[in-house]
Amino acid sequence: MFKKILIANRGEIALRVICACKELGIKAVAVYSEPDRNSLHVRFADEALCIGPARAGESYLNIPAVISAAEIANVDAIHPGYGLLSENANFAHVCETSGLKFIGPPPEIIRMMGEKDKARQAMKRCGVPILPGSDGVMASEAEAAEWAKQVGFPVIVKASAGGGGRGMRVIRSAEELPRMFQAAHSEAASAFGNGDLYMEKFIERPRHIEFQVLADEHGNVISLGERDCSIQRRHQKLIEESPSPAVSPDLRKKMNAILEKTMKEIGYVNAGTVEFLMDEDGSLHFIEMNTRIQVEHPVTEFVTGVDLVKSQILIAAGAKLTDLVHSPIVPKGHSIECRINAEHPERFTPSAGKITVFNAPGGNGVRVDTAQYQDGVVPPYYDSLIAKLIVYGKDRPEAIARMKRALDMFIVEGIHTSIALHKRILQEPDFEAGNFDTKFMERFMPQKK
Ligand code: MV4
Repeated sequence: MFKKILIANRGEIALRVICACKELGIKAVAVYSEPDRNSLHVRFADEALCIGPARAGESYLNIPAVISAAEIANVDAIHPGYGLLSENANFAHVCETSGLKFIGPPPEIIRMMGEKDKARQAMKRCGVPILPGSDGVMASEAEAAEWAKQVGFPVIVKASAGGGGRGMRVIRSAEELPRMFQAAHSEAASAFGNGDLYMEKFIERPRHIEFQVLADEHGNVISLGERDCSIQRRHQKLIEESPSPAVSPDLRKKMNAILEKTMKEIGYVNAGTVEFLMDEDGSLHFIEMNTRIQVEHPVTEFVTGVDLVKSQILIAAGAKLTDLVHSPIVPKGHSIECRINAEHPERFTPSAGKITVFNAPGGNGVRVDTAQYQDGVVPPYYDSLIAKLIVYGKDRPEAIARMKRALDMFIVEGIHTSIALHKRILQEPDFEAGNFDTKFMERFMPQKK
């Protein structure tokens, strides 16, 4: 077992990993940038090293600085959290060549899943349903026109190196294809240094549904069911829940089985998330795979009883999945997460500053993952997520009622937050009915541009 782990992250996820280390009897080492000196991840770690100035590129994303800290602290392993270096195949490779265990999949798997067209082809070969579209990347605009004819409009072109919505264009007719293809190509080339594009049939009002998987280094895989992440705006998720109101026990069982077989074939290791779009008739189509722990992992922890971060660490230390989780997993009850962001309620712009009042709710079935506290400061340099409010209930109505009362008891003053927005969403009849898709926020709160 590891004696000491370095956490290459900040904020609530750094604290979440520290919690797992403490419970496993492993020493935790924090790294921090200058403005994060008074952060709770620094306070609760056993050791902490400053790795650079505010700019993430010079601190949290600075690979030599992170590796040096790991060597100075003499750690056995590095947990990357989410974002930052978590899906950087080069970083995972440098860790391994420096004798540091990277807590995540092998670098080759991270690299393959990062090339979205390759991930799509790999899933297709394994029998995971994908959308009609191009076989890999398209060499030219002419090839795109041929595929579009075959697939039928509307289509969407996506950057192979993309994700999060950049380098994507919806194309509704042959006439607009040349312009849209070139726009997506240029955007991808400048954003990712790689202009490669692939094509899919466009789904107008999809639900975003993702499956959580865990795999050990001995070829054992378990799929832990799904999360519904359809409530989002501008590619930022706002609310996630598990199970999805749109997934039947039969569909869940079928998808879990397909994913367990597929992850074995691919040689996947550690925690991962397989993303799908659900179309109007309730079928799921693979879109991409994330090779990290995700922000919304707690909803899966609540309904499965599995500690995903502890599992990640134990798997990296060579544990067998059969010793960690009971199989098969059937979700029990219902869990919802609201992401509390430091942002202006209408403009959705970040709101940095000092938190003058901070009261986090508690009580039965309530979990708050945060690194914030009264008199704490939200720096303007990083992600605006300041807390995750996660509730558990015996069923969806109980979880919603619990979330409403917990939001009422969550007091943050001194900065703007998304708490009021969440209260409004939870009042919506379509949310209450589980009747929503990724266009819900556009309909509910049309945005002035
Ligand atoms: C799509 C789609 C419709 N059809 N692909 C957006 C981010 C990227 N990860 C995939 N995305 C989409 N891909 C096809 N074939 C619609 C979206 C999409 C979306 C997906 C999930 C959650 C929110 C979204 C918001 C806008 C568009």
